[in-house]
Amino acid sequence: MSKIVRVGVTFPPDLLKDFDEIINRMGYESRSKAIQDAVRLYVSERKWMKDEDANQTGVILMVYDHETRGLESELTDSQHHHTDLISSTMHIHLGEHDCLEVIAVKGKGSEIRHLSDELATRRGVKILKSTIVSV
Ligand code: NI
Repeated sequence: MSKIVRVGVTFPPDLLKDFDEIINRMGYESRSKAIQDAVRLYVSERKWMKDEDANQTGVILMVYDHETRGLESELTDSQHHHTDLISSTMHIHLGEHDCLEVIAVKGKGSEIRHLSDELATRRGVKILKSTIVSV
């Protein structure tokens, strides 16, 4: 049996409530197992990031709150710094606060990862999903 490591994590209450509702409906008996599975999925979806020298292509899908101070101009700056990577961007105004942006990318894995990380870690970015494939 491999060693288990205990970590402490903080959650916004709404996020934890949604998570618990979903895992209860699915029949998970422990929150730890559900969180392990969620983290495993997160890691597997980002395996492409390790293949840094290969040519990759795909889309970055991002939901963010456009009212977060300074966020829109930071996101635009990031995209202007990577015009060589970005083929196209689609912006959809979802509601009062949220925007959806779909960014089509093509280039070296390392550069796509850099852009994806730069966007994902901004305050106000709620969801960032990348679907990237090697070509
Ligand atoms: Ni918008």
